[in-house]
Amino acid sequence: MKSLIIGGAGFVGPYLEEALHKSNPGMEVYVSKLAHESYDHPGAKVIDLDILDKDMVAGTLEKIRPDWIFHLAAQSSVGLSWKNPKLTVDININGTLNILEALKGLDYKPRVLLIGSGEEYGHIKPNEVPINEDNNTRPGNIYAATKACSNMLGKIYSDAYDLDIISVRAFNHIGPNQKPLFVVADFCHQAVKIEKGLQDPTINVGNLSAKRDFTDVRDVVRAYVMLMDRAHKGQTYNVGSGKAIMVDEILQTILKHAKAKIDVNIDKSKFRPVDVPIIEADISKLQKTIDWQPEIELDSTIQETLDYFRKTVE
Ligand code: A2R
Repeated sequence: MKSLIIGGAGFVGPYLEEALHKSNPGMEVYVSKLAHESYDHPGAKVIDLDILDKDMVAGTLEKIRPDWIFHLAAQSSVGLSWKNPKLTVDININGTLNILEALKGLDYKPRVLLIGSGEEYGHIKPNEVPINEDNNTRPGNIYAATKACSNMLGKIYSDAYDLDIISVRAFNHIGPNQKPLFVVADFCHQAVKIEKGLQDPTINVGNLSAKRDFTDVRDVVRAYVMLMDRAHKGQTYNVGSGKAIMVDEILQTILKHAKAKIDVNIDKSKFRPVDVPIIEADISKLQKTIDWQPEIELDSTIQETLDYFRKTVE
């Protein structure tokens, strides 16, 4: 059996590769990356693939003929999506479309997982929390809009062409190796720079009152793999912890584990043009489908993320 992880050289890909080997020993795992990226895991077969190149996408799928395809490739940062909306639309919508078109042209039907985001729900009303998959999506930022569109395209292609496509809306996932573009990694990165005397002893933060649903990336990829076995074609599943916590609580945990005294500066430039006050997943559909619950405590993920930066920041 073969799996292909498209866009596997980012944060999630290596964890997903590991989860696949663990749950399916003997599975061949192909990981695609962009030409400028590197991917050094000996267990993977590494190929270059830019999803904006339609012919390359079709050729790759025809050549490898994977049974399972995980589509991780994305412009994955909300912050960057405000700064570069066109790039975000190109990669997240047109890139997904290239994959869907390539699937249509195949003479067999691999199972495909499209990775969307809890951000797709956008402006969630108080009576809609925790949010379930049947709720309207009202994206509040450009990244979220592209992921909502990709989800809709997946559903349309699944229904119209009888393709075996499933989708997830992944809520915030965190862990060692995440880029400091994301809130937990950003705070941990700053805390370590302060520990090492590379930043003034003040951590710059944005909106601390936002509540988000955080899950360790290793729990998230375990759910992805289980869904490939058990999910129903054409369906979308929330993947999250089911419990939102305030960003301020994350900050306090980081400050508690930091090995330096740190002041906090609220930096208005870190506020999003539009921010959503609370995003919390209803994971009952997921848990009816797979026997899954998050296992790694937030405190331990934060400590590992701090340790990761302690090893890598110079
Ligand atoms: O932007 P880069 O240079 O970091 O590369 C990202 C890559 N990527 C692409 N791959 C193929 N063709 C493209 N045109 C293209 N543009 C970007 O996809 C990166 O290596 C990978 C996505 O990894 P991350 O940005 O680290 O996302 P992460 O955290 O692994 O999330 C995986 C999925 C994404 O769809 C997120 O939007 C979702 O989970 O939350």
